[in-house]
Amino acid sequence: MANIRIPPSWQIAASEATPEPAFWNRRRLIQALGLGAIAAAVPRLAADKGGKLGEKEMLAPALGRFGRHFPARRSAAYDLGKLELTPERVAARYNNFYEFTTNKEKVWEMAYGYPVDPWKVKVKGLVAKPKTLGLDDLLTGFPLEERLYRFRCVERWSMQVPWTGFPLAKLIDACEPLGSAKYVRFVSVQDPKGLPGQKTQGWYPWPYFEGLRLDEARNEMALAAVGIYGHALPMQHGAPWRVVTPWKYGYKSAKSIVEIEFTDKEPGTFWNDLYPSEYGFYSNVDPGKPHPRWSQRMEQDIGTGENRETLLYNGYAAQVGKLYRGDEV
Ligand SMILES: Nc1nc2c(c(=O)[nH]1)N[C@H]1C(S)=C(S)[C@@H](COP(=O)(O)O)O[C@H]1N2
Ligand SMILES: [Mo]
Repeated sequence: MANIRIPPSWQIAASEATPEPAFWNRRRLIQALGLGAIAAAVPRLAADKGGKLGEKEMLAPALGRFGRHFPARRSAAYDLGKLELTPERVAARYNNFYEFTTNKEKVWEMAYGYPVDPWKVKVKGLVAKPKTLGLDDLLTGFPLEERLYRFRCVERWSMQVPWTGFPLAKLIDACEPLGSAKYVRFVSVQDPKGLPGQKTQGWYPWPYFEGLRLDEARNEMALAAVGIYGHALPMQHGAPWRVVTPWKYGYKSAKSIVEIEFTDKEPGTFWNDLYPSEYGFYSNVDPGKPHPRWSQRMEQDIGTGENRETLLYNGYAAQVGKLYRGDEV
C-alpha cells in the first residue's frame, strides 16, 4: 500500500513557504504596544517604518532587562578542540523555527520583536506540587555559565556556538519530580495570532513538543539556555529559554518553552509523531544510522563551509555514552 505523506517542509521552496515579513513585524509592534511594552517597542518603530531590519536587530536579545547577568563566566570544561566558533551573524541568520517560517534565512526578521516578557512556564504531571515559573526564576534562579557546544541538525548542517545557561538538571530538581517520573516533556509556545507559521502551516500538530528520558535530561550536557554569544537569546534562537542537547539532532532542542511535564511513559514528540520512520524519540547523532532519505556520515559547517565526518553523539560519547545501550532510535 502506498504511503501518502506530506514532505517535511524544508523541502518546500522558500518562496512558497514565506509570508511577507514586514507585515508581521508591524503586527508584532502592535502586539508589543498592546502589552504596554512601549519603551521596548520604540527602537523597533524606526526599523518598522523603514521596512528594513538590519544586523543590529538580527543580533538583538529578545529580553532586555536581564542584561547585567551577561556575559556569564565561560566554563573551561567544554572546548571545541580544533573547531572554530561559528560567527554570531552566521548562526543568527540560519535558523529552524517553524512557528515563524520554514525559510531559515528569514526566521530572524519574522521573529524580531516577538514579545517574551512576561513569560510563564507551567510545571505539571508527576511532580510534588504543580507550579508556574516566571522569567526571574529562569534568568536569575540558577548561576549562569557559558559553554561552547557543537550543534548538529538532522539536515546535515552543523555549527559551534557559545550558549549561556545552566544545567537542565538544576531546573528539573527545582520542579521536584516524583520517583515515578521517567520522562520529561517540553511544550513550546502556542500563539497562532503572533506566530505566522502556526497559521500558514496548519497541517502541523502545534504547539511544538519534545521529550527526553529523565536520565538524559539530567545528564551534565543538557543545558537550559537563556543566552548565546554573551547576551540573552535573540528571538530566532528560542527566547526567552530553550533546551540544548548537543549530542542529539537539533530538533530535540525545543525553543521558547512554556510547559514542562513529567510522565512515566515515553511522550510523543512533534517529528516522531509525524514521521516515525524518519525521526526517532532518541535521535542521538550517529553517523552509522542513516536517515531514510540521506546518509548522516558527513556534515557541513555553516561557518566555514567545511565538510567533515559526523561523530557518534556529535563528539560527546565520553559524557553521554553511558546513557545508552546502542539500540536506541
Ligand atoms: N519550537 C521549536 N523548536 C525548535 C524548532 C522549531 O521549529 N520549533 N526547530 C528545531 C531544529 S530542527 C533545530 S536544528 C534547532 C535550531 O536552533 P537554532 O535556530 O538556534 O540554530 O531548533 C530546534 N527547536
Ligand atoms: Mo534541525
